[in-house]
Amino acid sequence: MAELEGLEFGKSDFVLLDEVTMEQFMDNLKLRFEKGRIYTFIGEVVVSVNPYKHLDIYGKEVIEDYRGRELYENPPHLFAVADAAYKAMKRRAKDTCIVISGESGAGKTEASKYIMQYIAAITNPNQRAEVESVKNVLLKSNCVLEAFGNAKTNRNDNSSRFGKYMDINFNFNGDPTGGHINNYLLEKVRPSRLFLSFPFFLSLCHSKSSSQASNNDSLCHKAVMAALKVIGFTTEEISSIYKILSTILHLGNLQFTSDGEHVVLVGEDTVKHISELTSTEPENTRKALLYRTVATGGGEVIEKGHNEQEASYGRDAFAKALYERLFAWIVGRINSVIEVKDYNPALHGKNTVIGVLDIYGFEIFDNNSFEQFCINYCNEKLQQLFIELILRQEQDEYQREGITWQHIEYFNNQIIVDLVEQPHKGIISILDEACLTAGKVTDTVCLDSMNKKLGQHPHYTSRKLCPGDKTMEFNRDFLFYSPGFLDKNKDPLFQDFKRLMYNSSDHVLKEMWPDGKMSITEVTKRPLTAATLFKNSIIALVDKLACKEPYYVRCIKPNEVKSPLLFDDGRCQHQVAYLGLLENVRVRRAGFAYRQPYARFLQRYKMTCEYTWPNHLMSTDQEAVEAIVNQHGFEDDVAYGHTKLFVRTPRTLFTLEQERAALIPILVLFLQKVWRGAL
Ligand code: AD9
Ligand code: MG
Repeated sequence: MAELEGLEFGKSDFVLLDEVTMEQFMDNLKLRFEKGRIYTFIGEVVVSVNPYKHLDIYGKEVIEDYRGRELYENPPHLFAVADAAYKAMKRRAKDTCIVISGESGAGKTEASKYIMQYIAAITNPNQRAEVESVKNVLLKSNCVLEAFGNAKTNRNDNSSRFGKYMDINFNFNGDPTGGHINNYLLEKVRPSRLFLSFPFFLSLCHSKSSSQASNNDSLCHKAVMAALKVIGFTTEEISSIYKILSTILHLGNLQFTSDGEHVVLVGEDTVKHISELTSTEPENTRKALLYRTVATGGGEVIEKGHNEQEASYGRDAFAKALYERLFAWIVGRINSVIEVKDYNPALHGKNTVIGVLDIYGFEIFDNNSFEQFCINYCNEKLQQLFIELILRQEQDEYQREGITWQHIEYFNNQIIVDLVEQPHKGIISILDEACLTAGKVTDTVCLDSMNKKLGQHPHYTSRKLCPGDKTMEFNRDFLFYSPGFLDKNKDPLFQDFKRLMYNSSDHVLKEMWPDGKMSITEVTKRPLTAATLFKNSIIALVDKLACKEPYYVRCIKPNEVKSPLLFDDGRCQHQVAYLGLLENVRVRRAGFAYRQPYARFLQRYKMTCEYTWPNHLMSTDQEAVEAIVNQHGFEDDVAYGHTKLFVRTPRTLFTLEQERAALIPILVLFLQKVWRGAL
């Protein structure tokens, strides 16, 4: 419990609510938001509401306030969680992770950046050059990834279209030695949207005609260039990156038409530019855009001309794949720089890790497609892990402290996770089956089959969910369906494009397309579908998180209009429900709402008891705490652990707090008199 805030700011820890009801939760959240208190604890979890305005709460002095302090010594803050994760890692050599979740625009990426800045600020006090350089690269990597992976959406001007998990490695001194980034499902948008929405693409265009460049664009452009250089991208690599981005822009302009018999390109110039930019033969580029190589049943390889629709489809898939592979390559390249090298545990002590996860939260739009399906599935998995770990943590602590564990009722979303990922029966299996079936299985046919197989499932509905839909609030029904679902799952890219890129004389580009080496007869084996690949990566992520000590930041977006003044009750309540925050408070309060080491409890409340003030004469702090508890008649409301006092109801603590608050002025007066020699 944060103790330095007055009650006029509401309760700084939701476990101290009089009753755990949605109404009380929301009242407290709203009051705190309106008072500029955007952070609130649930035990060790921080709930954050996006302030949509600059707050002066991240500066050097604030960092110093939180550095090395216990969680409940300061008001709730991201820094409190970052410090707790760091302390656990340093003092107890534990791998920890900070999971940041919430919907688009809720403030996850900003939170992850403040957390990284905090960790950078409190480490390497001796300013050792090699550690500073690692820190610099870790911080700069954000700028590069955002430039390439963030887009302007109607929900967030700087929306991350990829999930990011970053491990930061530390040596036994607690200084960063390196890291590793995993990215998840970069959303593949249409090339035309790439062009419109990605700031880096815009600044690329503007840099060509500097008269149009806005200050912001050129600043963004300069910052990205500087960051690329700090990380260690070579001039050749940066040049290849630019060429690939230009290729994507040119592909966006490429049109096809028909001469009655064949598909033809409108404007051969564009093809010329593309082949120059990709260091390929113009004739091969032209061919890849207009034909595909297929293997016939008899093992013969033939060239088949596209129709107009296939050609456009191929072009778009190619542009998207270029973008996706470029991004993956950039992540890999950053990883090669920050990877911990030559670490010898015998010499350097145990290498520990803090993982930071910034991943897209639940998304529900008017039209929900494959990306929303994956994102929401991922969030169900994380929610499941959250419940499991929080419960496990509580259980572990009770066990450590020798206190009897009580069973808690909570909603276990395993049923929803199963609905999605169960072999043979789950949504992903049914989708994959449809994608692998020869012939034309359309979205509608697949949906029919899904309705038949899953229609009875309590969490399945094929109804389109809209934000205004009441049932959405407490129901996590799955299946967000819009046309194109199957295509996105199959994610086919003609082998001809892969081969074209593999044969490029641009080494950087070639490196991104190793699978272009295969001939058409080798690639007839079906690759894993996008959903299955995503599922596998999320399962691996969850495994990675599950073996670490978790810390949580739960972000809430106060309104849809990016206003610092508006707290939209309905929207916020919906997020609180989706994030399972009431459940979290219940778990935390089940049994005991509050716990504190004996010495600390004594320090704070000893003035409320005649046997402990100013000093106690008992043999242990625990006995002194018992004296305080007994004097107030709280015996039935507490349990004594090996090192901590556990308090069941928040009211007990309020009584003590009130008494303490009333006594402080009297004591101050008393002490002043003593100093002045009046007594
Ligand atoms: V998405 O899922 O990537 O679309 P995020 O990452 O949850 O989303 P982000 O961190 O990008 O949201 O925050 C959105 C915007 O809210 C930022 O660009 C800021 O303008 C604003 N924001 C978020 N957090 C803070 C904050 N702590 N202080 C001030 C903030 N502004
Ligand atoms: Mg983000």
